[in-house]
Parts: sequence; C-alpha cells; structure tokens
Amino acid sequence: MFAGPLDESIIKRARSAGLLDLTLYQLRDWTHDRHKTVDDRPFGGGPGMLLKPEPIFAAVESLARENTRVILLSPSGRKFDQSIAHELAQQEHLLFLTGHYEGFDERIRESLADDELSIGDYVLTNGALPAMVVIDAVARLLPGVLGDNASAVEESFSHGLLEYPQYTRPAEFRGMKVPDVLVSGNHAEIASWRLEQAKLRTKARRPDLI
Ligand code: 4G1
Repeated sequence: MFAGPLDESIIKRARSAGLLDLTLYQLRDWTHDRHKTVDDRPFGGGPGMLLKPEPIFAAVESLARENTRVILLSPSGRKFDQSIAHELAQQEHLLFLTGHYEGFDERIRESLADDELSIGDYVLTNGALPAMVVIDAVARLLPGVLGDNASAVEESFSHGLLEYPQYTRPAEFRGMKVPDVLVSGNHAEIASWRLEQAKLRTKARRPDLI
C-alpha cells in the first residue's frame, strides 16, 4: 500500500533530493516461527486478532535510535491536526506503527509508543493510510520540500479559517461570472472581500474552527 503514494510527485522529489528519508519495514521480518506470526487471539475472548507484542518490540528495539519518536496510529489516539504536523516536522526520526486486524496488544501502546495518533473517526481495514496521511502532512513542512506557492496555503490555514473562493480564467464560464471585486484591481477591497468570505464559509461549514 505504501509504495505507490509515497513514490509520487512532491514526496518522490523530496526523497530523491535527499530532503526526506523513508523506509518501509515488514513486521514479519521480526518473527521467528515458520508462519511468521504477527497476530493472535485476544485473552478473554472476542472477535478478531491482535498484533502480538514480541515482533513489534523487537522491530522497534532494532530500528529506534537515540532521537526516535515512536508513533502508534490508532483510532484511540489524539486527533492529528496541522499543529501536530508542525511538531512532528521538528523531529529527527519518526517511526510509525500501523495495525491490521482489530488492533494492538495494550502493552505496545503502554510501553513502546511515545505518541498515539488518529486521523479521524471512521473504521478502516488497517493503519497504512493514516500513516501515509501523517507522513504527507509532515513531509511537506520539511525545509526545501515545497515551493513558495504552497507555503501560502499553510499561512491561510494557520489563520484558522477555511479558504476563500477562488477563480481563474475565463471571467465568465457557462453564464457563471467571477465576482466583480476580483477583477476590479482594487487590492484593499479584494483583501477584505476574501477575509469576509473566509469567515462566512468557516462559520457555515466548520463552526468548530471558530
Ligand atoms: C474502533 C481510523 C475501531 C482507523 C473505532 C483512523 C475505528 C489509525 C486509524 C476502528 C484507524 C473506530 C485511524 C478501526 C485504524 C487496527 C487496524 C485499528 C485498523 C484499525 C472509530 C481498525 N487513524 N483502524 N479499527 O478502524 O488503524 O489512525
């Protein structure tokens, strides 16, 4: 699952430019039995399988360095957001643990993870996509990964508002016109229109951000 998305466009360029070093590991490489067992049934019964502690502990112990932050992706984690992305972008080395099946043996989250993060409230088949979401959000914040254009997106987000409506050419398309103010050339009016629109949109769609 990881190979495709992390080998595309901006992330691909960051990796080949040496701005970002990403390695994928297979938990099964830290098993010792013939079937490369990584999961087992929960004590006390119940549905599904859990990732067992031994392979994950062995993997983290062999991969972690002095300055590694171990991050467990799980629906029980604190909600990932842009401020956490900034925090993680400061770290020298991140190690992401992602689940399959029902989840993790509790000892993994208790004594192996430095942090437990969730990307949102929905049910997934595994934690690979959440890890990629976090990796993508963090990678674009690393020095040199983005050009100037995309940093503007960041600035607008940090104001805590959704983006204002934007238009490009043509000025009229199938009877739908670009608002007059945007073609007026009056930059002060454009700025105040945009701020107003951003506030209206945020209030209507994401009142939780206000
Ligand atoms: C109970 C969603 C279980 C899912 C309640 C966001 C979801 C990791 C995430 C689940 C996962 C809810 C995430 C659920 C995730 C083990 C393997 C856990 C997949 C798993 C609301 C399945 N952000 N989900 N359980 O989806 O890993 O990070």
